[in-house]
Amino acid sequence: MTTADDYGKFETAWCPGCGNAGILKSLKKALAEMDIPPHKLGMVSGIGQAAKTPQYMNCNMFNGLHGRSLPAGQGAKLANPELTVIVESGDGCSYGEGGNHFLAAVRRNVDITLLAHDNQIYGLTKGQASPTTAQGQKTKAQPFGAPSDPFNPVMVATAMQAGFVARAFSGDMEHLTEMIKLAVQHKGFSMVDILQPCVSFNKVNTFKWYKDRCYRLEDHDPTDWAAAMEKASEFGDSIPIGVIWKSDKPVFGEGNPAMDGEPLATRKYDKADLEKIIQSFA
Ligand SMILES: Cc1ncc(C[n+]2csc(CCOP(=O)(O)OP(=O)(O)O)c2C)c(N)n1
Ligand code: SF4
Repeated sequence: MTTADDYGKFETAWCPGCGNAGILKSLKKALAEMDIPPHKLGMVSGIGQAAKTPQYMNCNMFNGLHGRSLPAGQGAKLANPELTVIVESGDGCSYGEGGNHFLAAVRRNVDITLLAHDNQIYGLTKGQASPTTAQGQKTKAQPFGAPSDPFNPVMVATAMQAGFVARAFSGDMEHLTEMIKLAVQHKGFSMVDILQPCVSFNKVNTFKWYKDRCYRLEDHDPTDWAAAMEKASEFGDSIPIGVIWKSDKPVFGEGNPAMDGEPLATRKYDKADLEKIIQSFA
């Protein structure tokens, strides 16, 4: 029986009051409730405040380049299908630097989960506009307002008929825990766009701003694509949180002859051959 404490308790470098704390807590609770032990979890991240999340957990992890966590996560899952793979990433990391990887992951549908901590700002680099910052919002780097239209990741993923698309709010941890569980349990690519206040650099999208707008979805059929598109596009005075869209489309790897046989993770290898390959790079 796995408990949240199995994932450890670490001092974080996040600012007091940062929305990332609620996500970390909800994630550990969700993993414990699904009884996924640390050695069966693979966390992958890039660069940013959100991307530090796996560093505050006892588990397998890979930390790579900014925006490049989705390809690494997909590789880990294909090499070891026994692993539950969760990619932890910021809105800049997933939708800016890693934007094309996001589109490719939606299309490919490998069985992994993306938890996008969406604080609508670049937190680690101290407050530049991110792809989800509202057009016209003033930031430290854009004193006259962010010039571009914001990217709506939920709408894009729904439009592309991704496997599983949900939105959550780090200030509603009970609901967020449920969304993480549903996303991880979904077979195929799943994503939860998590609204996460950055108390230091985003003075507009505060806890109160989200609280006043977020409402839990009820009576919504996430398999009805037209209804899902309507809910996905709602982001402003009211913001629906919950499962927006889901489909049971074929999962990448399953039924693909190239993936038949022993997975890479457990395949036997010749140590002498491996040594030769390593030496060829020396
Ligand atoms: C290719 C590349 N471009 C830019 C940077 C600089 N950089 C590091 S973190 C970051 C922003 C992170 O923002 P986000 O992904 O939204 O995460 P947050 O810190 O807000 O959680 C940037 C631009 C980098 N490390 N690599
Ligand atoms: S800068 Fe923002 S995102 Fe980063 S730890 Fe502080 S509050 Fe959180």
